[in-house]
Amino acid sequence: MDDVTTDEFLAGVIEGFYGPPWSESERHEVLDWMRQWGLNTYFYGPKDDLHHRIFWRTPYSDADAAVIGGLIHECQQQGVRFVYALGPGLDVRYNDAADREALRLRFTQLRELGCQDFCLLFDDIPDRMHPGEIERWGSLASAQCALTNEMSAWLRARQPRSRFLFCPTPYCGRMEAAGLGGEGYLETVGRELSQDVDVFWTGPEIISSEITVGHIDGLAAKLRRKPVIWDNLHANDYDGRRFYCGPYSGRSAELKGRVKGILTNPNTEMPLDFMALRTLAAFVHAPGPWDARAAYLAALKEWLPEFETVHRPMVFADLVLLADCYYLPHEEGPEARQLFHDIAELLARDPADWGAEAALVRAQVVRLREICARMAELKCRPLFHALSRRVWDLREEMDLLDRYIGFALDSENRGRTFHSDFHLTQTYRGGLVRRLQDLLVQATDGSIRPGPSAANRGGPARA
Ligand code: GDL
Repeated sequence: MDDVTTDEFLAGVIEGFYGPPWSESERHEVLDWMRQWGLNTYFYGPKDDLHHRIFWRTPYSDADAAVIGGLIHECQQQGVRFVYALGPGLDVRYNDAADREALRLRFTQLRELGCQDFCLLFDDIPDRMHPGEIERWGSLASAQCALTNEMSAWLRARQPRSRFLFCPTPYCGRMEAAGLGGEGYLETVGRELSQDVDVFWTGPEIISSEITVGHIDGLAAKLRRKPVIWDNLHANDYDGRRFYCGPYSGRSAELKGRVKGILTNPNTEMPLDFMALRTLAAFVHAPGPWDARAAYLAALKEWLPEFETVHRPMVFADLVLLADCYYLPHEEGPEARQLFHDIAELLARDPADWGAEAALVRAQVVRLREICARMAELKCRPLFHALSRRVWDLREEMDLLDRYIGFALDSENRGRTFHSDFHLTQTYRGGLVRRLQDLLVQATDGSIRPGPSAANRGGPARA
């Protein structure tokens, strides 16, 4: 890893998700974690700070500026690099002098607040330009590079040691393969983007289960520089029912030598980000090969005190089971996997053939239901608030399974149909979204086609 200040390896946090930006006190807590764990970069780019994308031309009000100024000041005190990102790509006119001036004005406002390092983001925007712009620049990549070069040169003339970053419109392998941004987009960036600007990349996918050295080496050759990883492994803004507290994984220790930084864009609910940030920090500082599960268990031990309840203390084994249920986007933790397997095995068999294992499975189901229920007793209320809606769903399913297994275990119920008074249609697994999900169903190979409920027209929400 390089350690010249302007080329320091960036390791830290991106506040870059959709949804409510973090509060001042949440940012304060994140910075506290970062200082303790040795993460050096806080990247500010919450998609739904209206001034970040939609109103990128409008300066912050004094009140909003004071909040960001406070954050910058706190970063400085903690020795954390603060990077301010602006996303003008939704409607910027690459030819327009007034738009360039608006960028300079915003950067000036931030510089006056003490900000040193900046970024222009061109992710999640239409990959089109206006006809006059196409004639002038030839490609979207050229237009974005020219704008970024101009802004980074302007900044460096004032702050020579500033870091400048750029997020391309195709920012993962799948987008590049689909031709997003136009033919040869990344190669153009490699040729035309000033060498002192860093380029973000999320890996083969937006949410990459793995980022291999081979993948990054191929990319670096096109970009003519090492990228900075924008890691969405723990981001959950795309699915409000889930969160991720598994370990930083699917990336080998060698990756660190092939990139100029790794920044993680984690769960929108900050209290759920302990594991994402703790294990990223452990990964960055690990001297040798990376053992993700060992790092997970070590970090979970550190997280355990946050799970103190108003009644008896939470035991470590219970936290492992719960956290394994909300592990990573592409995988459950081993205990959750085992439980699912045991339940599926049991339900696949005729209850008449069930033996002692049915009671064991049921006991595990009840245990998990109780763990979920106990979240309401957490002393740390922000953690409970962040968990509450998510674990509710799991608790409901465990409750239903308990009732069903109990029903099926009773030989008097053979041949009878099971109903639960606590799981009624419409209020349980109800709603338009759920009904829509049944219309177009996705197979495990990713293919999507109309499901059985499409054939009977989905049925009415109300008879
Ligand atoms: C994205 C967005 C990011 C979002 C994430 C997960 C990048 C560069 N941009 O595409 O803001 O949080 O996916 O939904 O990742």
